[in-house]
Amino acid sequence: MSLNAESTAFRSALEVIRAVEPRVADAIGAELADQRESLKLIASENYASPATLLAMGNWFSDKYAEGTVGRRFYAGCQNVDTVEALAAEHAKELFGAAHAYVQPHSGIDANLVAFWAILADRVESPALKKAQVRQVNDLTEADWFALRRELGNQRMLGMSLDAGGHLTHGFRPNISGKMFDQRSYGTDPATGLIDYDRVAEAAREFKPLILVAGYSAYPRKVNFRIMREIADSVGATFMVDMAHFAGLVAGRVFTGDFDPVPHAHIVTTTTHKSLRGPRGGMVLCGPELADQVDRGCPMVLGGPLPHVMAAKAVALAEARRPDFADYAQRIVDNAQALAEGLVRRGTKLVTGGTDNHLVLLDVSGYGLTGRQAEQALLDSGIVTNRNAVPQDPNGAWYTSGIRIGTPALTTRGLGVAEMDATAELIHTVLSQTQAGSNPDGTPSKAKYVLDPALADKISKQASELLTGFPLYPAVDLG
Ligand code: DSN
Repeated sequence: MSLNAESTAFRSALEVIRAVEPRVADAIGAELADQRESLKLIASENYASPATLLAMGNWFSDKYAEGTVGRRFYAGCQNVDTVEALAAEHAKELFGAAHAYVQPHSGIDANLVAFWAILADRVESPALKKAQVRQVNDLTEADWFALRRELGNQRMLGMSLDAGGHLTHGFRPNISGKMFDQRSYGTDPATGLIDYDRVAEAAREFKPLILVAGYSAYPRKVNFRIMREIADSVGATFMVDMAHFAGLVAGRVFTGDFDPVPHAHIVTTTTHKSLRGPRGGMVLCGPELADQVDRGCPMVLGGPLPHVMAAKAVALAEARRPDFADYAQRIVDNAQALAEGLVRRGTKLVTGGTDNHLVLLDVSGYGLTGRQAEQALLDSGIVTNRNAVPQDPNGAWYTSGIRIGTPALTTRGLGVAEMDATAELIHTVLSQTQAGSNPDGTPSKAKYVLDPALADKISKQASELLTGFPLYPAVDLG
């Protein structure tokens, strides 16, 4: 698509929207302006291509398509079949997977599909076989009651939240924590790294049905070969949630023991983080779990979103191009440059650095909580999010950490020189911010003091850093 065509497409779309509800058109335009201005360091965000964005805004949204390609519960799904099959084909080729299910609407949804596929395979199918029936509707009331209890009595072992694991890996505030009896493995307090011997010990003691690997705030690689050996040693199904690092797998930065696809029984991901696609999820697996995974809708998913599957097909096609591997490598080069720049300036990092797209700052050395640091950075035009660090004394709300990541800025074209400049801006803000007090004089975990003139100055510098790297350069909304 020519630059001009992109601009025309977005401008025309906004004109059409403006004619109905101008405030929505204004908000869409304002969002682009905000994104253009801010130094986006949120590790889980990115900028999808214009082709990916445009693939989502059309009449595919109007079509119901429960079922799978060629086996739908609605008539007239031939075009949905085309895009779903294309997305799955691209995903299989890109990741070397035997099967891809591209319907999940999000990472949580992808994980729920995976959990229920594993439960169906490991618990429900044997129960049906034992009762000599084909489906749950044929079970007696007593057998159904027993099966429901059995389904609710399974164990999961995953990475602890404060070590960087994810809420959907069996933690109580999430449905997964209510479904499973969960235990977690942490990281070595001295190094911040996964201690595989401790994981093996926990697996031997707990005997989980599912061993989960994957993270949203662990700045290192995971050895999936070792994790699979641990799972096998206790008869667990090995699941990897690669939502954060799927782009690094796609771009062949994570290979061999660090590529989850050849090692895991089942892999889940989002499509919008380092993979740079539309908001959504996906499940990859071998033939053994494929039929169960394909039952994701209506088991746990609402009707598939054909417009998003079309966009997934576009983004996955983009990720199969050779330049995506270059992009993935630059994400990691940038994260490492950012980490080195921060360490050189005295910032404490969890694990001391990074192997992937994210860096986790322990801001207690600046005398701040994560919440104070996050807000002070935001005042200065730097968008991050607070995150717990291992054994965090400030808990999950205030935290002691700031998580930053490079997928988005790398998409804009920033490189290692700009990462050092970014490290300088972050360090300046954090070192010039003081923790505030409550009205009664006690220390506050939320209040902070930062000179507004300094915040303004840093905001301008952050904005200047971005000037050479325009976002959606072809899109001129006038
Ligand atoms: N929201 C995503 C993240 O920021 O990591 C996943 O929870």
